[in-house]
Amino acid sequence: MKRAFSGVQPSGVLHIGNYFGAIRRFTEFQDEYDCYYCIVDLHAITVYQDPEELPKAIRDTALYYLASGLDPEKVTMFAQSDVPCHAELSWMLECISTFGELSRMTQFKEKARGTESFSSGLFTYPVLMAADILLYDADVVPVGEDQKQHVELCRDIAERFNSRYGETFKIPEAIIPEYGARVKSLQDPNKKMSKSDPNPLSYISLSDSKDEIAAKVRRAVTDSGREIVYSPEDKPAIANLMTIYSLCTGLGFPEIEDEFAGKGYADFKKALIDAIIYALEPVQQKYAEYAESGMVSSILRQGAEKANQVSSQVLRRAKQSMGLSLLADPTRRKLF
Ligand code: ATP
Ligand code: LTN
Repeated sequence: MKRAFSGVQPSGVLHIGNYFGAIRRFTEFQDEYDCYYCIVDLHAITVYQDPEELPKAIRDTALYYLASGLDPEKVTMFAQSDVPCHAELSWMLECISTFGELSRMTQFKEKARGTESFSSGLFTYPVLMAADILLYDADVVPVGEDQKQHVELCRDIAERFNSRYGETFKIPEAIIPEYGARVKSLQDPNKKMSKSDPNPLSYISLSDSKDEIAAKVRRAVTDSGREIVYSPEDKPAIANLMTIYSLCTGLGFPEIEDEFAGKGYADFKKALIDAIIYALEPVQQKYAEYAESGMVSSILRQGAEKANQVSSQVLRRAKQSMGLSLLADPTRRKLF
């Protein structure tokens, strides 16, 4: 069976961009791939996380994995910091990645803009992500558009490692959805919807109540004119709202244009509110059921056990290739 790997940071409330761009799609792989879905808490601490809140956010992310339809019998879900191989391989890969290539990462440039007091971890963040993926011999990595550059870097690092030290890592491929790969902020359609946006009006969180959803959609920015037409260049705000409507209903853009021909933004927003509420309702309901069941800690414990088994074998292989750890290689043990 081919393998899929992906991760989500427990760094705040999950939003519909995370859901449509990543988590909902994770479920599409679970029948045909051996899936590893990680809660990447070591990535989250590249910026300060309140130690009281972080464990809650880890649990919450796991609950949304389950609520979105991931079956713990089929997929391995775990917290990154429960599997020490990630940090260890990350260091080894840092030693073959360059300052230049990490400096070119768009996410880093955006997050570090205007300051030099960012953590070194924020800079080496994509190398830890490469380690995550390579440790599981992943074939595919389902992610949103913003992570494409990081998966490409992962491929470069793996190819460099293989050519320097011999075939060790499988080269993974990013799988980006056609639509929903980049849901934009409701307040600024030039920016992606983001958990770390200080303005909660910019995103719809998976835990938002019906009233909050309605209020946020009503206050979402629109473009000039009044027609509902899909034109990302001329009408980026409406194109974004239409994308969300399409993700919630499964309708294509021409069908949406037909549905709202002759109607204005107010009618469209009303329908959008209903569509988002309808799409999130089952997720919110399942979230509450799983939270009540208390199953999540044992699911994460079992996931970490399996992830430790798989990743420690790949780490051993990488150490052997690099000439590290005498215990990893019986032929070298004889040297002593
Ligand atoms: P932050 O913006 O605070 O860095 P985030 O909202 O991007 O966080 P992540 O945990 O970094 O969330 O991302 C988890 C997954 O969700 C990734 O696969 C990412 O590509 C996807 N994703 C994040 N934001 C969006 C978005 N606006 N549209 C579509 N997919 C997204
Ligand atoms: N950087 C990713 C989260 C992430 C990830 C991964 C995604 C960390 N490790 C490995 C896919 C594969 C993000 O979404 N911000």
